[in-house]
Amino acid sequence: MVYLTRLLYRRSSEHIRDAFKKRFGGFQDTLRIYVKGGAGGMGLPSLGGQGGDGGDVVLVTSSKMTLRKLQMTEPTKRFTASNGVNSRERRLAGIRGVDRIVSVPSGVTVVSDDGQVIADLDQPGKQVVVAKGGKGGCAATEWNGQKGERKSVKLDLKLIADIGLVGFPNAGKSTLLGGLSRTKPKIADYPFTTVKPQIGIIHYDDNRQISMADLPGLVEGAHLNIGMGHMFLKHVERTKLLLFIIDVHGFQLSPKYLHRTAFETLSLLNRELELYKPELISKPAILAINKLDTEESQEKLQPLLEKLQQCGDYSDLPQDIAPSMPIKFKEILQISAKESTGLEPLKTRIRELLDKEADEERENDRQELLQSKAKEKI
Ligand SMILES: Nc1nc2c(ncn2[C@@H]2O[C@H](COP(=O)(O)OP(=O)(O)OP(=O)(O)O)[C@@H](O)[C@H]2O)c(=O)[nH]1
Ligand SMILES: [Mg+2]
Repeated sequence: MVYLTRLLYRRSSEHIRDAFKKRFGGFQDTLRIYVKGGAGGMGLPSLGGQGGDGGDVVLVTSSKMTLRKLQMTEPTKRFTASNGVNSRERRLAGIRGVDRIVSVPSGVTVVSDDGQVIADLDQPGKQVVVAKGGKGGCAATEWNGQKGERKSVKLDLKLIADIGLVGFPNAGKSTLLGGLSRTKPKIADYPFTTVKPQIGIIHYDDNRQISMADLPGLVEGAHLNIGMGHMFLKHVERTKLLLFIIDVHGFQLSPKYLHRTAFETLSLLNRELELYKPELISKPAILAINKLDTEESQEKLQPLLEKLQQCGDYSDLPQDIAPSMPIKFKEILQISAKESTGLEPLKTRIRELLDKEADEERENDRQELLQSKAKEKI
């Protein structure tokens, strides 16, 4: 039975992916580019003149840039800095080549072809030299200018948001984002309505703002790239808080798939995250049980709450849908995203938890600094 379910999901994965691709259009989160630093200019041996160094290719984050825009502005995806100028009698010190500054979106990780992370441009204004220009010709190089660095790199975009919404399709993620922020995401009663990540801002009365990313729904096998799989899971990596949302009635992709209860969907979400990246399990997490305005929701809620009180005990479930590292939720809240009930306590709790996290981070940094200073003294 378990095998059959897996098989069905695998079969469906291509179909789901094709459907996504057709509608996916606008959002692009990876781009491979070629970068080449400028060559150094020739030196002038007779007068000891040094050639100018080649310019560098520099990636700088910009909040207005997207990978799609970058590709449109430079369809060849080749970025080259200019060469250094040769040393001349009239100008012995050759002029340096001009750097090529390339704007990239914030949140980009720059990865080399052999998988090494060159830079994590995770904040606005961060920059990195990806291809250094060659040295200008001088005595040590027999007056020949050196070639600039050249390579292909992958720009891998991971969204930066304070909170990441995690849930099965149709759980009400977009409805919740719409209820908590001024964003108007597309909402519909069919699965995979959201096909690209969207960020909304939660506003508080004292002007505090917290960003929340709505992501396409996860399905069983997401870590194996089923559905849109890890293409979207990677976007929760940079969030500080995970907000799980489950439909109290559970989920069924279509009549030919198994119906999963709310508890099973939670177990599966937990499992998908741990199989994708175990570190995600230790992130602070809140659980919102949704659709409590609907008929029979109370009957379903009571047994669910009893199970949840057993603190992540998934031992009743078949082994292949139970997680091995159960998430310990900081808070379990009951909501109706559609009717906007329970959203105020949720908003407050989100803020409290993020503040607590920030305090703990500050305290850890302070302790580390003190320890390193104490070591210096020894
Ligand atoms: N009755 C009721 N319906 C809800 C509630 N929240 C969401 N819905 C409905 O559930 C359906 C799915 O809602 P969405 O917000 O699109 O769900 P989603 O999780 O974003 O789904 P995907 O984008 O497909 O992953 C829509 O028909 C919503 O109107 C709720 O609290 N109560
Ligand atoms: Mg949605």
